[in-house]
Amino acid sequence: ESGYDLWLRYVPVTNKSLLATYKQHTVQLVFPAGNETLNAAKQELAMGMKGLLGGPLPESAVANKDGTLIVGTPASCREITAQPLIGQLLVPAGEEGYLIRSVLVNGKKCTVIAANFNTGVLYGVFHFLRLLQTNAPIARLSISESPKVKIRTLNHWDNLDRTVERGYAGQSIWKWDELPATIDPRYRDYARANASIGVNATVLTNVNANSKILTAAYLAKVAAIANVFRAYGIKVYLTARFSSPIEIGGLKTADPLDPQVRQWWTDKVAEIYKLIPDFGGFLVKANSEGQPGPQSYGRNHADGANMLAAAVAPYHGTITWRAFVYSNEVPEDRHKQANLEFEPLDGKFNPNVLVQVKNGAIDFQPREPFHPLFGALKKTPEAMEFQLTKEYLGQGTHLVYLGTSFEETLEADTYSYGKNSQVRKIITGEITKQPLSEMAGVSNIGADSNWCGHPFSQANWYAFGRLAWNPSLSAAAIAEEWVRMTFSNDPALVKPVREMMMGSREATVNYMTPLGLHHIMAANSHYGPGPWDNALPREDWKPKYYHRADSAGIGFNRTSTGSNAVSQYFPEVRTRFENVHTTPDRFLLWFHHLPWTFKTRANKTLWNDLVDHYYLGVTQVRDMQKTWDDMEGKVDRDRFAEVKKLLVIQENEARWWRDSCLLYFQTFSGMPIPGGYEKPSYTLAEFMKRGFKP
Ligand code: BDP
Repeated sequence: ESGYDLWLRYVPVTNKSLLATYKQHTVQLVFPAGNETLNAAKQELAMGMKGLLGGPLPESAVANKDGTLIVGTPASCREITAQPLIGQLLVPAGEEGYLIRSVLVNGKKCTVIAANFNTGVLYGVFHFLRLLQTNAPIARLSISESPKVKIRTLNHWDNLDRTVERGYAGQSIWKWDELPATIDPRYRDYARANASIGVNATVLTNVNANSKILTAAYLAKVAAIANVFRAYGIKVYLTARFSSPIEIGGLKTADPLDPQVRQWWTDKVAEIYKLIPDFGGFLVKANSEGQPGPQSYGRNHADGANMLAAAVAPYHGTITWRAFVYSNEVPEDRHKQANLEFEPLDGKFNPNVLVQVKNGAIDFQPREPFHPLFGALKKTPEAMEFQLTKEYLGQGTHLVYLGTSFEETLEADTYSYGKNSQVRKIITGEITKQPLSEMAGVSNIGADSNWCGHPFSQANWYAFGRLAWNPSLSAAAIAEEWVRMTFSNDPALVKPVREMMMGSREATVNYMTPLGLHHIMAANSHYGPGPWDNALPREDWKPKYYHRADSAGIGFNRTSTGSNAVSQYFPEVRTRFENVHTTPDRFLLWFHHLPWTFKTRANKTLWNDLVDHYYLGVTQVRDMQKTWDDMEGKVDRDRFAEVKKLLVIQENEARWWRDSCLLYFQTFSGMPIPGGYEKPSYTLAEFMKRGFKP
């Protein structure tokens, strides 16, 4: 298998008795489908049934047999309209939700997949197929689902020349040069995959934006993509380069308060909506890492966001404004930048603006504490930005399941509205009462045949979608679903592979950045280790700025005696991180600069604890290799061999990380690597000279 089919493989159900019950409950189909979304759902159902159960279901106009599957909305299907109970139950399902229920219709035992609107039907069909794919029981169903987050977005960092910033899975899937005339069949498969996990928004272009995307020629291409996605409930968004009025509009300024500039955006937006009536809106990176923005004109982020918000408001569009900003002057601690810029603007944004916050305050590190901006803005909806492409986590080669990382952030308690103010409740609006909500993931998708490069990276796309739909789901349950659908339902595979995934991110943290270390990756590439790297133009891009190792110790003092970044957290969290004895081990060196001889919770010197973590990380990768080797014969040959090969690289690179980081930090600690541990394969000088080749 190439992996192209992702988790939508629809392979035959092999368990005989299960197959028999499934067939008993899917004797015939009542599914009138008169529009493109219902048709898409019906086609998917037919494809799924054929693959899973061996044939499409015969159709019927009425539910006159036990085992009838009834699918639709009250508007599309008479058998649903005739069920007052379904009508009542559907009320809370809202615009995108659905029900799947075992009910008696005309005295016959039927299964109903019902929704208020067509997209909900599509989601319901995917859910029903998932039940069969994961071998779940379907005899007594009483499922009601609706998304907890309104906008569930993939952010593509795709450039118009088809390179992908921080992409490790080939070229961009958007073939701009052949659009709009040629529609790659892949666009539809992309839409199917996203709809299957509830993703309903996609930003096609890089946050480091190119204004060319807003020219008429490119908008026609965007419209062609939007035409494919519409049936699948997916809206298209674009990144807006703030200086577009100058670059493609011929104006002298992009000042957001200039009437001509405002008119230019109003006209541009009208042009877009004429082509794409359901266009979603813009995502903007402004005044960050060299991108233009309102501050270039003495205005603030709210001025910039509101100008665009006013332009899209008549069409119900939204503006997602990124909080990942930091100024050109090197700050004392970059950690504090977003709060410093955005807290004073709270309440100044138009109602259709969301502020999109990365999960942590630095930059998608293997582990970060939650961003202190979550919960700090009380009058502005805050969107979550996760990164699915593993820029700092081994990129295309390391097996790292991010479900656990997403879960860790979503479950973190901000205390912003008292105890139990978890990040997820801020994102969903549950405690903030914000009507708008969004969760975004920086996509890991490219033109590779299996979409994501590493076969296991597909799980991160999958987990993101499932959590955006419902941030309370558990990472373990999601991993299990994915394994069952992607590989097999064989219990001898499901459990070990799920557990391997669940431990994989911790392994990576251990061999890369244990105990709260961060940003010690090689300059620019962010791939291999580079705690010694010095050749960067800015202090806060250098690993040394973050690890601060010296003969006295290691770590970034962010307490009140240091940068005081802890002051941006709510008191309960602040106090916990301020005190080294209440700071969890995983964030020790994130918040404290500690002597090498500091006694850790494990009753070891900090140095020995660090060494143990690095060695443990490598051991964990070797355990993953053993687990995977046992899967031979339980997984198709191609994917088995590919993962096996990648794990060999990962083990090699984990050792490289461990040895070179420890040898480097040893130059400060002057302490030995405890006996009994295998020796590094090179000297530090050799590691530094050889370099780490992706
Ligand atoms: C960093 C990436 C850079 C992105 C930036 C961003 O290294 O390529 O442009 O984040 O999120 O992680 O804007």
